[in-house]
Amino acid sequence: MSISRRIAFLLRHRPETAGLTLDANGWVPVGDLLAALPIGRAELDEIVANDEKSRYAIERRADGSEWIRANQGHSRRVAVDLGLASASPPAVLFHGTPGRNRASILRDGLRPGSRHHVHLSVDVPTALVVGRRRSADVLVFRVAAGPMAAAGHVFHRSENGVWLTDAVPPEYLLLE
Ligand code: HQG
Repeated sequence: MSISRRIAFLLRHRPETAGLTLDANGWVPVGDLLAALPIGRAELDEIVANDEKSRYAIERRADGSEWIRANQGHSRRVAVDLGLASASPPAVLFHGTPGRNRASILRDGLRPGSRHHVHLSVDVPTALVVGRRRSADVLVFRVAAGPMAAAGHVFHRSENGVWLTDAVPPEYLLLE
């Protein structure tokens, strides 16, 4: 596993495998994370700064302590509340997924799976990249986010620009 994948694994999915405990908002002391990795602080800063999706945030608190967390993507089994304010989404968002999910998504809508939220992309190219992580055969759904919000569905925007919502009912989905 690359160091970057290991950081995501520890901060989003299985912190306990390295003896880490995330606080209620998903933060862990930078020193604790470093103790679980074969890299130093400079290398960690470089990974955080150069991550192509800005997956991680480091914050310095008033007492001088430094903390790191993943901006989104946590497993549901990791009980974190990112404390994201609700936000008004663009009229349309997108979701890329393997073609094999087509019938089930058209029937049930988008479900968060093992994560806290359904993840939505701001444009088709981004949705294609997300879908291609899982299959070369990618479908992109257009999500009527504006009408969903108007009907009371809550959206959040993560620090790194991913739109999050609990679920997308099938009536708000259209195949691109
Ligand atoms: C699918 C990456 C069948 C859904 C990305 C997806 C993203 C259904 C999979 C972030 C379904 C869950 C999240 C239904 C949803 N029937 N399949 N009813 N509803 N699905 O990984 O969106 O690189 O939890 O389409 O960029 O692929 O990790 O979600 O294929 O932002 O930072 O169930 O992960 O970011 O898979 O990806 P995931 P995702 P990182």
